[in-house]
Amino acid sequence: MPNNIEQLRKHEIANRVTIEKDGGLPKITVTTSNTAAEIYLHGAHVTRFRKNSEPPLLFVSAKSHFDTAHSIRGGVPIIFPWFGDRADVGLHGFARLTEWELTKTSEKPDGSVQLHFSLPENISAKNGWPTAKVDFTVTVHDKLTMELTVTNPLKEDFTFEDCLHTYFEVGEIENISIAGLKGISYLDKTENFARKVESGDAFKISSETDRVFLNAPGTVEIRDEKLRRKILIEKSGSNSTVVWNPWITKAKAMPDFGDMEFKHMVCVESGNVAENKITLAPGASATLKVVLSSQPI
Ligand code: TA6
Repeated sequence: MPNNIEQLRKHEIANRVTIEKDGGLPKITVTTSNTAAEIYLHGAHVTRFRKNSEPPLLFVSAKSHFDTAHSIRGGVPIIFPWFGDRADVGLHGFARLTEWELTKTSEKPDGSVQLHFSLPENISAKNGWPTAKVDFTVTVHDKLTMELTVTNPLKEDFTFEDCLHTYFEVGEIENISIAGLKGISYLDKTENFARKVESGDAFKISSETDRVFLNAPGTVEIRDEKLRRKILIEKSGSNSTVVWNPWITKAKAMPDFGDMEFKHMVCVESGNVAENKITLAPGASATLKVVLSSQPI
């Protein structure tokens, strides 16, 4: 049942949470004392997070669609219940193409603002999947915290993949380095999923990059020499990290992505994919938690 904007307005909080229609899609704007965020109900998609004194933390393509037929290109697409391309059903699951329900908003004593979303229960069945309970909590404060919780209400095991497919804004792709993955094996999708091991303390990006790091539970850091900041991607409940930049050829092939936008973004995605997929016993839950922060260097 699509959200009615008037009904949504009951979740507004003076000077903290406002809700409006933006390009036909309901959008939530969150303001705290020194940060701001935006979340669309379409996909429960965080599209903006910014500390007052800094450039935006998240990248959104200037050519992104903002309609119910497409995932927003940028921000934090929620990937569930599968990651990657499946011949008959497409790429990255149906959660990011669904209008989620906003169930609660609250301001905490520490000044943070918390928003709770649920995936409508009928969506899984409509897509031929078992009906798991999927909740998403966003906490906006000095940091951006996102928690995706999947619960198995069924009488049999439930297996799925999940990922917060985060697009970060960078000053210049060749002036960043990515650290925290030393010694971790990865599947190199640019070389037919060849299995390799990251040998460096940090690595740079100078061509199409699409690496699925497996058994990678640790924090990743993006060091941005041009924007003079480092971004920390802390996480729990996640054993996979994916690093992606399409570079120019793939950029030109994406109609919802500017030809040269690859220079100003990198995806560092946190989830549980491939051999790290999750199997929940009946009644069990799993929470994927990501905490994003930045500091000057
Ligand atoms: O996470 C990296 C990746 O799987 C790439 O292979 C590329 O397909 C990217 O996701 C974007 O996927 P999307 O469906 O958002 O165009």
